[in-house]
Amino acid sequence: MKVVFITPADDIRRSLTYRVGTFLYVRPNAITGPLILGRILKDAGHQVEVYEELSSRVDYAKFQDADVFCIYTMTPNAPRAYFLADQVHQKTSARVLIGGMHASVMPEEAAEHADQVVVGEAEAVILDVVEGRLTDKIVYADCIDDLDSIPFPDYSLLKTPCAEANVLTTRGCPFCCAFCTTSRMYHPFRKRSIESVMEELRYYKSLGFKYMNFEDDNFTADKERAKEICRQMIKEGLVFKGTFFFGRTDMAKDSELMELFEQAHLSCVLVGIESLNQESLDSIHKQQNVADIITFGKASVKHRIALIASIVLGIDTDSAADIQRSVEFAKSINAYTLQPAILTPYPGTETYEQYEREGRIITRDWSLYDMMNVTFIPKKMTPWELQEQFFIASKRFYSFFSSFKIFKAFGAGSGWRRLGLWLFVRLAIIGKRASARFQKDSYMYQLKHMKV
Ligand code: B12
Ligand code: SF4
Repeated sequence: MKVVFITPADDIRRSLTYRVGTFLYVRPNAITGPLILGRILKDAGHQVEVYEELSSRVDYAKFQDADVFCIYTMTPNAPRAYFLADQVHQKTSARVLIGGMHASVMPEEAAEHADQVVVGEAEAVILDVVEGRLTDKIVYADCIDDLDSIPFPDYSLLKTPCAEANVLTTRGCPFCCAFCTTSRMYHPFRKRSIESVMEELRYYKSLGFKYMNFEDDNFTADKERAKEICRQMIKEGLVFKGTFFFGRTDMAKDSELMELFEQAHLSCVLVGIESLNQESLDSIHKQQNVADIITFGKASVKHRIALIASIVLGIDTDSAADIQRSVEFAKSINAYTLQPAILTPYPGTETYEQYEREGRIITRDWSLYDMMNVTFIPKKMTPWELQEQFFIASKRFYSFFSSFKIFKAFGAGSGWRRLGLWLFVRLAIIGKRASARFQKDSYMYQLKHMKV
């Protein structure tokens, strides 16, 4: 059978401006799920192709001969996924399967657009679903206990550009922050053997990948294991030009770990600072102290690990001043990038349940759930005031003068990129504020004029 996997991207992320921006700023990569499931199907004799709409325009006219369409969903691209599924049904006789993060928490919704929906990690069921042995409308897949039994993602199936390999050495996270989707979807926390991880790294080296990311939701959950992986990477020369990973601030308590990250070129980390207000950190069950954040700030500078500082905007106990304090902190430690994430009540999370109970969810237009739009009624400000805090945070961090600091700390290339971001952020904010004022059918207008 011919099976086509699609990872959709929403309208904004398929726009020309966004494509030019990402072309200049990020290397294209891919979600690993479809590449793993694709390999399972390919090994069973099926013809498989995988496409990422985020990385390039996909020509759907080519797929008239496909037998099965497999569509991945995360919440912000679910509407696009459903649109594509409806188009496939209208224009071809192919079957449509939907899976991934969003479909796993909203299977009935996804089932309105699909022949079958798979809830959870699909490795153990995908072949039976595609070959017609499992026929339930909604198939519930058990999580995979032995992660070493899962085949490596097959990048030869990917027909859209990709410049970096994504590796998951674990699934899930031992913590359970109130807003987090992944620690719930990939539950319980599981680890692969270090030998299996090394084998995968050898494989990517042999394929010629220059960049490799550890996309574990929390690569530093087990620090001794993270150290051992780095030691083996260094010993075997399995070090890449650059490796991005997700970590927690407590990693900085272990100076040997930070040293090994530097040596193994784990050069860029996304860390959830979230807030400098301890009451707020406790309310989201972050299990993180303000002291950890400060120690981490110093250590990331010392070990020259580029930091993507993620802060959450809109926690019930945070005021506007608290939000801007986090921004100033990120600036003071020369964070490479700031990710100001508006708190988003993703379905399936504790935050969603709480806001739903309290009647605080403003919209269920999932395309707005990308952490850049206010989708709920905050406690300490109006929805529009929170949206404005997002603009102010972005503007303060990506200031004209910050480019010079970045130039000094990370070199000319980074300085120029920051300058480009300064311009991009300003233009984007002008556009959003203009639609809030004049464009009556826009979400920004609705937010600005909302009576709460
Ligand atoms: C790598 C990654 C990216 C990359 C690449 C993604 C891409 N090209 O679109 C980049 C950096 C570009 C990215 C961008 C974004 N991302 Co992202 N990303 C991830 C990350 C870290 C890893 C994905 C992965 O490989 N997972 C591991 C594999 C094993 O799991 P999987 O892919 O989900 O596949 C399994 C199942 O889902 C299922 N399955 C998957 N596909 C299919 C298809 C069918 C038919 C079936 C039956 C089953 C099935 O079986 C698979 C095997 O078990 C995840 C976190 C995570 N742990 O998943 C976030 C994550 C998916 N991203 C997220 C978000 C919000 C975004 C952005 C909106 C961020 C932003 N503000 O710009 C954008 C949107 C991009 C888009 N396409 O529209 C959220 C989604 C939250 C949610 N509930 O929807 C996540 C969960 C992270 C988080 N913060 O919680 N992302
Ligand atoms: S530490 Fe990160 S990955 Fe773990 S539960 Fe919290 S937000 Fe999710």
